[in-house]
Amino acid sequence: MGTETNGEYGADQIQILKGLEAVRKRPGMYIGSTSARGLHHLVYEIVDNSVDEALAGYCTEIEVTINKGDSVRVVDNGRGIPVGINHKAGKSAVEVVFTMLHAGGKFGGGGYKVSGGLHGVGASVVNALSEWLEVTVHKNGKKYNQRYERGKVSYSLKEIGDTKKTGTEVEFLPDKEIFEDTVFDFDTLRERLREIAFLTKGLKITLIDKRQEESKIRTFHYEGGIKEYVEYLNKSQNPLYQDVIYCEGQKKDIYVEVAMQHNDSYQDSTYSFVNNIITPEGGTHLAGFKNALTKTFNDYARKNKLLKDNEPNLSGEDIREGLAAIVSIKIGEPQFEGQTKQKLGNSEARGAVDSVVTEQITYYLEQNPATARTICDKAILAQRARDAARKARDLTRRKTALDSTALPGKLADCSDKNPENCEIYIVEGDSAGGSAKTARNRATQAILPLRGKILNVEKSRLDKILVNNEIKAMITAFGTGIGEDFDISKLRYNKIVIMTDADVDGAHIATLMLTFLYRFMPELIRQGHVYLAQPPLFKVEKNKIVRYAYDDGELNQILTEIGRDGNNKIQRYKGLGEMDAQQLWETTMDPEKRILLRVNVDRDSEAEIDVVFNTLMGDKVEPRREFIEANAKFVKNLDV
Ligand code: TSJ
Repeated sequence: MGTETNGEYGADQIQILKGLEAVRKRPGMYIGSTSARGLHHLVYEIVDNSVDEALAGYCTEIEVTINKGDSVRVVDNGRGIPVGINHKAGKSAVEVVFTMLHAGGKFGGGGYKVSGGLHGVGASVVNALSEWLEVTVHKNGKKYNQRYERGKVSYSLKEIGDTKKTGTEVEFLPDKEIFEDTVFDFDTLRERLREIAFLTKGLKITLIDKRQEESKIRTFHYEGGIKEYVEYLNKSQNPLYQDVIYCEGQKKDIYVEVAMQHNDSYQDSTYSFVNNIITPEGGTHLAGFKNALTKTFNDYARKNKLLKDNEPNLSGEDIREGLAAIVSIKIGEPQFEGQTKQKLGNSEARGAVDSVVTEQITYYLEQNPATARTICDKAILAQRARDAARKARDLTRRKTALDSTALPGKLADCSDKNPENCEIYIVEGDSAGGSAKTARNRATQAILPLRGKILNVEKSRLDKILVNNEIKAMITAFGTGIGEDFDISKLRYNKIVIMTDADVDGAHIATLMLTFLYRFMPELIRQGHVYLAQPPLFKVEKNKIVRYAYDDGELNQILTEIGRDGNNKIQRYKGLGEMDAQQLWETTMDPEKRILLRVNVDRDSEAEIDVVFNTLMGDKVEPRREFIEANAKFVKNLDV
């Protein structure tokens, strides 16, 4: 099989090589970046093909293996990529898939192509960016195999034996000439593969890591699909009723699935997906869902006199208070809009989701009056709280408008009025706050001391949150407002630095503050304005020379350098309060010397971060203990 002899290229082949050469010249254009993100993208790109086969109804299992040396192998039990000659291209269909740009899987046949955003650029891009790639197809009782090196055919597709199975197997080694780092992260792959499994009910996905002595194996298989996704989102929450409400339907060429369940928290945790890819900015599908929900619940509440004629409608936010929901659609040709091309634009998706959800939720509420009542009661409470919150907020707004000294009394502001140059330290405790005020650079560094533990916003409703003094102080100091009023252009400081003791209590307070920021001003974190200060753990003094260590390893290193003898004075700092102003400045606040950790979130992982926050901050002990034992994600999201 095959039309060329090795080493000689015809005109078509030269065209193809040019195509793949373009991918190697500008990899970022095809996979977004050559950082860790782009590297992992290669795996998703290959796996997407198997998921398509599953959506078409022919594949039930996918296995992904990270091998020693960080090559990756993906195997499915689908029909196998067609092996016959594609007459137009004059080569096997397999070779077309791996050498022609944008030729992924267009052989006809039903189902949806999972291709939105950056995904769906195809197997040829992975091939072009791999040192080598091998494909083996099981089909028609035969095994076929082909190999490529940096996109170039090593040998044409050949028969290599008999088989009883069908399916496709692809193994590749990402090119070290292209990627900054070619080491795969197990947790990153695990999270994405779990997400795909939730979104594709019945599909079993196994991830195997063979890089250590002992292999790690995870299997994801959810017969309930997104219903189980919602159960997962609610695992650290208290659901308000037993069912996960589920709607499914097809309108023209759009397949719609929605799963939802309320819990007793106050957050809206609704996540939307298009062709298995999260849409952090939502779009028409999400708008259709919200509209249907608002309309359906208001109709129900009126009809059943839960809302009186003289009372205003429940708002969408009221109905979504404490909601965990997944909205997932599959659509043939998704159009993405907005600056980041992450917002679904297809107008027909709005109507499709709206009509599926309206029909099926209306029916569900009629069949389940107790649940309907529970949700309406919660929404009515939310409406009252929102009303109270609005009044409280109007009050603070008026204050700011009229009163130029409205900044919090405890704030020691900086004198520079250009936010670009300014930073604010949020400091735990009045005494550390005092040292920080003495230590700071008055021109550019503002200090806001907070007393004790701040309110846990995961457990409080907006009206209660907005009257909390520590929270009010932060909101006024930052200048941005919160929630729907949030305006980042009004931010008064370029850096917001959380400075707490380097102990368990300090970590807890930092987490409470991050929770508040993430829930009410997520854009501050997304745009990289939030930092954690890193105070040292030890002071080492020898012959009047003072050094600081930020962890045990560093302490050991210093002691090795200066010699371990009786002249060393080692002090372990139990809190910021034990440092004098000079020490605090040198170790933690001086921009020339300090270490700051920038807090960042990857928008694709926000559903996971949501679970992390409510697991850490919620009131269920068992999931929190499990999480802390398994500890991973939260710390991973804190980067320098
Ligand atoms: F694209 C790829 F090469 F990277 C790749 C494709 C990688 C992996 C791991 C799997 C696959 C793949 C492709 N799995 N299953 C398929 N199926 C087809 O390509 C296929 C098979 C039969 C028919 C048909 O109409 O008979 C159509 C298609 C698209």
